[in-house]
Amino acid sequence: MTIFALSSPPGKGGVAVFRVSGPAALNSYHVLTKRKKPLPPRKATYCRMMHPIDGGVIDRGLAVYFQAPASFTGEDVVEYYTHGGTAGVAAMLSALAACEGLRPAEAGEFTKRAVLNGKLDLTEAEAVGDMINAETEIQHQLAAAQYEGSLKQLYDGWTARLVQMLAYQEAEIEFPDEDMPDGIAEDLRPQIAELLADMRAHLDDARKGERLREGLQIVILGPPNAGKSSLLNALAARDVAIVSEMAGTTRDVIEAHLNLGGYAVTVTDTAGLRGETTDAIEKEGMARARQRAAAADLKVFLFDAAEGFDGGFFQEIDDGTLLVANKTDTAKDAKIPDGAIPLSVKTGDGLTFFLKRLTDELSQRWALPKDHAPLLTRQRHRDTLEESATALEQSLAAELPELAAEDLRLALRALGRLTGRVDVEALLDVIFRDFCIGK
Ligand SMILES: Nc1nc2c(ncn2[C@@H]2O[C@H](COP(=O)(O)OP(=O)(O)OP(=O)(O)O)[C@@H](O)[C@H]2O)c(=O)[nH]1
Ligand SMILES: [Mg+2]
Repeated sequence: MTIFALSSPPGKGGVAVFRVSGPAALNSYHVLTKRKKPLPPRKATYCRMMHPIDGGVIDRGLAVYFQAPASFTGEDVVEYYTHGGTAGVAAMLSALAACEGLRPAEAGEFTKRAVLNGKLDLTEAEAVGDMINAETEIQHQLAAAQYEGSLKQLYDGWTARLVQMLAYQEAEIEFPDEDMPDGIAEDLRPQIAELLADMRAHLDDARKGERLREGLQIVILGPPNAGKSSLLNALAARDVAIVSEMAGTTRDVIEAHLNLGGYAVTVTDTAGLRGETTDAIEKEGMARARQRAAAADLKVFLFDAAEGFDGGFFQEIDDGTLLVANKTDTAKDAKIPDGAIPLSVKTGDGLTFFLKRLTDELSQRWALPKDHAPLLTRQRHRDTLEESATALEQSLAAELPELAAEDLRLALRALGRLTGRVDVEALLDVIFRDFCIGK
């Protein structure tokens, strides 16, 4: 079936782009334009589009033909460019629906077809979604690297190594009397161990890619009334949280999603922490604050410069916590503890410096790898790789060659699910063919 969709965002815009993919794509051009001449591939052709039912003119625009397999989906694709008005877009969609063999695409269906036709592997398809959803520079860089095939290349390389190992292992089992070098399966162990180490190193990344993709958690903590909610509002440049001179104003956790220096972050304001309270709601608020603190990627501890704070009292503070002495406008002579950043949210003094420290901290702790080593970006990657690695471990521990082979097979299948590309049996056939002498 041929599918079509508006590929540009809905609403008013300079240009609207419609994508049609499938065997009837080219025919839609002849139907909409009433032209008989073939549409040349890879050239923009200026044309008038008319509704197939009443012949009414919809618009004048461009049609471009991408001949299979040289298209995004690997199928015949025709794209139309028209003016981006609401009614015009609706008319164009209705015209396409009236073309024989065409139906509206489901969400993600073009990318799905690209995967099924081998144009993209699963990690690249995921990257298409990430490219569309990226809101910050770092998210975009991560998505772009993945779309360029960084993960695909890594996993394809591992797959090739595994297929080779499995072929040797199976050959040893199937053709024990064949003229093969002795102990070939024995020699596999270092190779398996090496692949396992590579996988473990890739997995042992403190979830960097996942966190950068999903957004880092910055949690603002501190005693009541220190100005935590005021700071969140200043960072978000809007009134997200209620600010008042009453200690204990904030009870729940309040979040704002921001772009800080190219990083997607969620900044969380929390209830003020103090020792004793009989107020059940405040107690719950503090419990939630501590929970968030424990899961934070970066903690900002804010205190009143005039009051200082007792470091021993707050277990939430660790070496990586940014200490901020707020309200310096009212505490001109206060001694600010070493390493604390002076700030007045009220006057804005020190805000630029604080922001710089914050973004420096992010880019130091969460820099993309300099060697462009690919980062896994999803729990799905982690789960399947863990499965693959565990199977490799089992293979190393297996006593019988048959069991070792079965574990290698499991490891290979898991990798196959990761990229969505490996047909294990087919790959093995290929290897077996030029491998097993005379059989
Ligand atoms: N003078 C001065 N007052 C400030 C400053 N920052 C915040 N305040 C005031 O301090 C009071 C408390 O501010 P909030 O932002 O509500 O403090 P909080 O830490 O969120 O307090 P809780 O939610 O109760 O824990 C408000 O009256 C603010 O206007 C500052 O830099 N200087
Ligand atoms: Mg507050």
